[in-house]
Order: sequence, then C-alpha cells, then structure tokens
Amino acid sequence: MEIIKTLGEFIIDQQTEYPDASGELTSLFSSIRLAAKILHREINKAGLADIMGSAGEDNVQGEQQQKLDVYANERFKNALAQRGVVCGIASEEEEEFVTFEETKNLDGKYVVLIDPLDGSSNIDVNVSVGTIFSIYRRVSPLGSHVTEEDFLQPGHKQIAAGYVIYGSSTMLVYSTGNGVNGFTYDPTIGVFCLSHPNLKIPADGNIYSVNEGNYIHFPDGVKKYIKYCQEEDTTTNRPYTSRYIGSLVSDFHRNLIKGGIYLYPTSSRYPNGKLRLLYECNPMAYLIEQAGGTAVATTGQRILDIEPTTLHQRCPLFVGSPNMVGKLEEFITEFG
Ligand code: AHM
Ligand code: MG
Repeated sequence: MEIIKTLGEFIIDQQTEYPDASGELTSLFSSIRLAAKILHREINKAGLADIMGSAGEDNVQGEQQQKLDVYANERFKNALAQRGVVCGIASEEEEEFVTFEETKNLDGKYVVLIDPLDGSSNIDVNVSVGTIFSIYRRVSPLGSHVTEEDFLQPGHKQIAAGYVIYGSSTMLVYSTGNGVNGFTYDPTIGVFCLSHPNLKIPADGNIYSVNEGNYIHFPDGVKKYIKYCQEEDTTTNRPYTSRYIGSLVSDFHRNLIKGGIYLYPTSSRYPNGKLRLLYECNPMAYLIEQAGGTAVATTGQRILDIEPTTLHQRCPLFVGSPNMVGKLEEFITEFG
C-alpha cells in the first residue's frame, strides 16, 4: 500500500531541511489549513442555505447568518490572528489593512494578503470557488504596528503563496519558493494528503481561458491572439480549446495541470484589468513561476516585478504555459 503523506508531515519534513527555521511559518500554515477545512465544510452545505435560512436571517442559534465571502474573511482573519506569527493582514474584502493589535502579534514576522473567497458569485450556482493567499516578511520593525509598506511589496518578495480550491474535491496548492505541491482533502479523516507533488505546468498547452464576451473591448494584440487560438493548424494543435469557469482559482488550477493560458486583459470596462495585483495576480504569478510558467501584465512586464502603489490596485493578467504566454507577448508587441 502506498504511504500517504499528510500536509502536516510534509511541512515538518520541509522545516527539518532548514535547521534555522523557527516553526513560525509552520504555525502560519496551520492557521490557513484550519480555516480552509472550516470553509470546506461551509461551502459544501451552501446549497442548504435556502432550506436552513438564507444570508441576512438569523439561524437557529440566533446568530446572524453571513454571506459566505464575509464568513470566509472572518474565518481566515481569526485563524491568522490566533498564533502570534502574523502582525496584520490585507484582504480583498476589507477597504483598509487590518492590524492585529495584541502584543504577541506585534512581534509577528509576517503579513498575509488574502482573497478569502474568490469567484464568490459562483457559489449560488454550485461552481468551484477558491481562497488565494500570499505571505510576505514585514518590513516594519518587530514589535511595532504594521504599516501599509508591509503590504505594498512587489510580488517577487513573497516568501510563500497558494490557494485552496473548493471543487469536486477540496485541494490546497502552495509554494514556499521550492516548487509547487498540491494536497487533496480527505473529509472522512479531516486531513490534506499530498496528491500532486512538484507540480510543473506543461511548456505548451491547448487551452485558452478568457471572458470572450468582452472581446470587442480588448486591445488589438489580444484580439489577434484569440483569433490565432481559433485558427486551424495541425502542427501547433490548433484550434485550441476554450475553457472559462469565471473563477480564477479553478481556471488557473486546470491550466496548471493540463497546460494553457488564462487572460484577463484591460478593456473599456476595466481600463486596468479586473483582477487585483496583491490578492490575485501576485500569488498566482509566484505559483506559476515556481511551476515553470510565466505571468505578465503586458509584453516583458513580469507581474512579480510590479511595484504596488495601493492595496486594491488592479492589473491585467496573462498567465500560464511559457510558450503560450510568449506567443501572446509577440502579438501584443506587434499589434498593441
Ligand atoms: P471576485 O474577486 O470579485 O470574485 O472577482 C474575481 C473573479 C475571478 O475569479 C474570475 O477569474 C474573474 O473575476 C471573472 O471575471 P468576469 O466575470 O469579468 O469574467
Ligand atoms: Mg477575487
């Protein structure tokens, strides 16, 4: 029988490879793992909300029922505040960053940026959603209050990033800068098990993922690239397959495993793109590079090198198999 390695065991193994490791990152991951399990439980019964009482109404204990994205935000925030290793978080759900005031947290080395429930509009129709997280070492002195500079760091400074996908199975996929590993949750025993060790994205793929409803508003280079994806050419395996779930984590996860490209360009509706640099683009860019792929905002503009200026800034995103992103960059260079 094959030996199962749990996420907990995997993290401890990794820690022993770094004798100077203090265990703080291990503790941080325990918080994320716990919150992910709770979210898994809640998302799995989301369809029962109408039967059991919908958002905005009191549940049987007399507590206000919250929308799942608000609930997810609170869950992750509470879990991350518990262990004294995180001094503050920034969340797509919150206007301002949150500083954890307790003394033990002021000594925390890390800040976490999080999109607690990405693609949440998919919840109502029982389609996969996810949580995206990004971890940085703080730049402000230990013992002080967290500052905005702690969060406005370029993506290449991330020390870890990952996502949880609540799909047909729940999975946690993450990297600490030493490759990407995926763990599938077994709800019967309550543990994440290593199922996708050392994930590498194929250099080429035949899936393109984009909201084509916005086509008319895309830049010319992107339009031409989409047409290129649709043309017949047996030597390059075209036409490609179009797949778009509308949930970044799910589209990204599929492309990571099968090979493909995900595009969220600028458009007249979203002049800077729709996705958020800090909560969505940076962690996905970190993961894809760790898996051998590419993530750019435009030709030659590596996502991870962008200097952020505001917490919720948006950014175009082209991410996936390196040869596919390279081809797209050629089109943007030629046609803009
Ligand atoms: P959200 O953070 O408000 O959920 O928005 C992000 C989501 C991504 O998951 C997804 O890829 C994208 O928005 C879909 O946008 P669109 O519906 O414009 O195609
Ligand atoms: Mg989001």
